[in-house]
Amino acid sequence: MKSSLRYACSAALIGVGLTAARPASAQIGTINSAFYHPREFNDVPGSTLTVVGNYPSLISFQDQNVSAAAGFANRHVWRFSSDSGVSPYTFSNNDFFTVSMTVTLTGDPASPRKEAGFLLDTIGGQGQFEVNTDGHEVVAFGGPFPFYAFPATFQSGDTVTLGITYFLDSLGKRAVIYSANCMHSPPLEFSNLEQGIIDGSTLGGYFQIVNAPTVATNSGIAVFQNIKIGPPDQDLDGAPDAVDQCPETPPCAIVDVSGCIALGLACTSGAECASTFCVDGVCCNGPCSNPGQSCNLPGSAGVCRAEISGVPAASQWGIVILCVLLAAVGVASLISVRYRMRS
Ligand SMILES: [Ca+2]
Ligand SMILES: [Ca+2]
Repeated sequence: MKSSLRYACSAALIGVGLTAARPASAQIGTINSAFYHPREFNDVPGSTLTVVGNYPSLISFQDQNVSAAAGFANRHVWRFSSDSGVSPYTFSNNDFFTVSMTVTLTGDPASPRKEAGFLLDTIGGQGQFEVNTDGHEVVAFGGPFPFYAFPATFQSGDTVTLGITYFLDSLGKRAVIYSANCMHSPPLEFSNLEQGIIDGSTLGGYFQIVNAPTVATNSGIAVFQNIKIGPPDQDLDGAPDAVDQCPETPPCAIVDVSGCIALGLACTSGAECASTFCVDGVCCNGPCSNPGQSCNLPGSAGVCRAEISGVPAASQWGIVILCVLLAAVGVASLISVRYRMRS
């Protein structure tokens, strides 16, 4: 259910217990909303906070004038919910999923730190996958999360799509793949005691702004858009693993409903293509392996054609037509020679 919520100034929205039990039947597919917990850290209660809650299309936290003589930071959190936002959804060790959202984080000024991203709360600590405005990091760490830092920088005002896939790998181990725009981490196995996400964990997004005692106008905003959570999709192409016939398509590949790349679009191996053939850098309608054939001629990418004539390669009708034309030319030449001899 979509709802629009606005809280001004120091609105106190105290959440129903974070550890509220979910119904035994609840599963990832029942998530339908967000639970909001602004001011989870509230070291600067006099700031001006504006919350927009329109799950799953847009959630934002804007915190202005975060400046007090003492105190560390303000933190505002939303969490996935399966009961229309009354309480957070609690994940179990075997709740496998892919989650993604687009984060736009702006700090004014960029320092002290403003950070935003995913927050996994668990009895084993807090896992974060976040971007920040001063360290310029795109990094996952904390709690049960395996550490990973992307070889990318983040600047205040940037927009980045973050994703997490929690799944069982081929060895039966619980593992995670992080994604940031069109970059993916390798699969990283969990090494905590529980070998994965701990029963009772909650997951969502957060914005944290560090107090700036000497900057009265210290402000920031985090906008979370296009929030999605569903079954595991390791190559993050929108086709869940269970139906993906090409489970290792490259990041940001454009795929069909089967998770495979269509004819004529870029590929690096046949396993990425619905046709199973990757020729001349594109998915091809056949092996296209004969000399003089190409699958990436201008205007006919994805269709195997002869490079010189441009007519479909190995076409029986093409060969027949060519023979007829050659025969016609031969006959005409013969007639021409005889005519000249007579004259
Ligand atoms: Ca997929
Ligand atoms: Ca795929």
